Amino acid sequence: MTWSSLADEAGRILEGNWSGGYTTPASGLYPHQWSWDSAFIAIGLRWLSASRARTELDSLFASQWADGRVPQIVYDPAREDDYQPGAAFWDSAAISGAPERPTTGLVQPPNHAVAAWLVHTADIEGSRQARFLERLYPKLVAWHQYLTMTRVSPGRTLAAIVHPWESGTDNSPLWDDALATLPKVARDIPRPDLEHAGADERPSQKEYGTYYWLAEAYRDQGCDHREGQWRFLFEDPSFNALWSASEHALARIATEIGRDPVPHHERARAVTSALDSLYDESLGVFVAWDAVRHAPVRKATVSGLIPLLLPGLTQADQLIRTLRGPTFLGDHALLVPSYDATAPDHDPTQYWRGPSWFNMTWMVIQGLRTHDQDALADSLTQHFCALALEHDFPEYVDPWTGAPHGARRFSWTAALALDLARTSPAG
Ligand code: 2M8
Repeated sequence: MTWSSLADEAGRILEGNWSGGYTTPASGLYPHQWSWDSAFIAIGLRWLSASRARTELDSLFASQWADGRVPQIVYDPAREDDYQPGAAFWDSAAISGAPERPTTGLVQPPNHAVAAWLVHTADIEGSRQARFLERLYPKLVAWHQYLTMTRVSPGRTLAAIVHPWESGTDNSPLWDDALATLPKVARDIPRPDLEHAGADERPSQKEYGTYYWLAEAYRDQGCDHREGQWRFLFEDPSFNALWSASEHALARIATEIGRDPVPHHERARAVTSALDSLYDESLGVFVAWDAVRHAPVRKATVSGLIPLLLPGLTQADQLIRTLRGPTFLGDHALLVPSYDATAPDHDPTQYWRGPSWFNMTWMVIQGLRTHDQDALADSLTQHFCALALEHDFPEYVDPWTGAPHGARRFSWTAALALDLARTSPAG
C-alpha cells in the first residue's frame, strides 16, 4: 500500500458517492444523507475540497428541525423506493417544526461540531471568507440545546437515545434485553437493503419488526418521547462521549468567532464527569445505562471505549488496558471489534455484534493519540488503511481475518482512510 494510492482511491469513492450537495454513505444500500456519516465524511472530504466539506455540513444543517434536532436521515425523494423506512413512513411534513425536505424524526450521535472544527482547520482562510463557523455555530448550539432540553431526563446529565438507530450501532447486543420486551409490527416489512447486502450481514426481520414498532410509536406521538411512558431509553457512552467532544470543539469555534467558550467548557466537563456513572470497573469499559429499568447493561462494546476521545478522562489507562486485552484487540485483532471477543454470542460477521467498523476504530485512534499512545495508534492506522484499500473500502470487516462485509466503496471508510493518510505521522 502507498499513502498516495490510498488517497487517490478514497477520493474517487467520495466523488462517486457525491450527490451534488452531500455524500451518500453508499450509493446502493444507503441512498440518502445520514447525519453522523456526513460529519465523518466531511472530516475526510476536507483534504479533497474544503469547500465541499463545508457544503456537506451546511446541507445537513439546512434540514435541522425548529427544535434544534439534526435528523438521522435527510431523504432524497428521487430514491424513495430504495431504502426503508422511507420518507412516506415518517411523513415529516405533517409534524410541526420539521424542515422542508423530508427527514426521519430520530437523531444520530452528535459528532458534528468536531467535524465543523476539523473542516475549518483544513482551510482557515477559505472558512473565514465563507463565514462558515459564524453560520454553523448557532445551529450547532441549537442542536446541543435540543439534547439538553429534550434528551436529558430530570436529575440526569447525560443524553438518552430513544431508538437503537440513534446509537449508530443499531443492533448492538446492548439493546437486546430491552428490545425483547417490545412488540413487533405484524405486517411484512419491505427490505430493499437485502438487495445490497446478505441477510446474514444485516439486522434480522425480527429485529426490524421491533425497530418499526418503536419508530411508529415515536412518529405517532409527534416525534417526542416525553409523551407517556417511553419504553426504550438509554444513555449510550459513545453518544455522550461525542457530545462532550463536540462541546470541546464548540468552545474552540466560539473562541475563533469571538463568542464565549466558557459554557461549552462547562458542559464538556459536566458530561465527561457524568460519564463516570457509566464506567464498569470489572469490565474495564463504559457501559450503557437503561433509563427505563434504571440499571446498567453490563456488556463490553466498542461504544464503551469511545470516551477515550476525551482529554483528562480519569479512566483512560484502564480503557487502554482493556482495549489491548482479550476483550478487544488481544494478540491478533487487526481493527477494534464492535463487541466483546470473549462473549459467547460474539459474531465476527454480524452487523454491530462483533465485526470492526472503520469509524469506531478511527475514533479509538484519535483517543489513543489524545492519551499519548502513538505506537498503538500507528499500528491500527496501518491495518485500517491496508484493509480499506485491499477490500474496496468496505462498510465493516472481520476483526481477525480482515474479510470484508456489508457495502463496498463505503463513504466514511474512504473519508476516514483519507484523513488518516493525511494526518498520521507516517502518511
Ligand atoms: C446503519 O444504520 C442504518 C439506519 O440508520 C441501517 O442499518 O439501515 C448504521 O451503521 C449507522 O451507524 C449508519 O449511520 C447508517 C448509514 O451508514 O447505516
